[in-house]
Amino acid sequence: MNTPDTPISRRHAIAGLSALGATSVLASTNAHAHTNALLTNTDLGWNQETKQFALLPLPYAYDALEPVIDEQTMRIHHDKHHNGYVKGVNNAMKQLEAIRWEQGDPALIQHWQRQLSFHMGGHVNHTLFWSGMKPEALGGGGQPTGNLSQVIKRDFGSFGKFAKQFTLAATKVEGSGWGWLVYEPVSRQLMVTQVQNQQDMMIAGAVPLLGVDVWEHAYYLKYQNRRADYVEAFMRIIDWEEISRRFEAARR
Ligand code: MN3
Repeated sequence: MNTPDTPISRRHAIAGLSALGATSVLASTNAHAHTNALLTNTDLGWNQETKQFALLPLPYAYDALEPVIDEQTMRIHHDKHHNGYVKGVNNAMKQLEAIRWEQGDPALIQHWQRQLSFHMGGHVNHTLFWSGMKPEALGGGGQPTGNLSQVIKRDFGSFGKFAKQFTLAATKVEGSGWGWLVYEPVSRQLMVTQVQNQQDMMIAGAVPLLGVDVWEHAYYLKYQNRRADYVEAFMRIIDWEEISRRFEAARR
């Protein structure tokens, strides 16, 4: 599933995503344009002929992240919720295409643009979320090494200070959303951000590296209202090798 990030696969990803209507994607959901550097069309299940996304299987078994994330939560989260975003983005693209061909209601363009932004956010966020985790027993958690480790120290003071800010931001998201570690390419620094829903409050131009889903569907079966406990436990299953790979791709 992790296709080597070659220039060719990146070109295909950009070509695939531009089929969405480059203007709308770039304008309304800055996060997505930049994930082209991180995800390929293959990672997102994009089919150039049907111009539709598909839900790909998880990169591990449903119970692989036990006990941090339980099997039932993973099944429902991936098979139902993530699948809903895939269906939603496909439908929004179809509706916008119909409006372009004067077969849809132009009064609904704002509605379908919003749907496109929300569901594409959901598809990209979840794709990055699944591949950003691995079982504790296989080396998940701990701390990053190399360049990413040094830049975290430079920008946050220490790994501990980063972890404190990341978990606090994620825990304090108002309603449904995400906590993200992002790379801001203009100031060339790492930042922590909160995202509401799937896309709101993303920092313009920033590249998402590490995200924790704090929608209730991500943790409620096991943790109920204890979101802080879930976010704390999430730190034990981060795949820092994968996050480092994204960091190197983002700052190239
Ligand atoms: Mn989710």
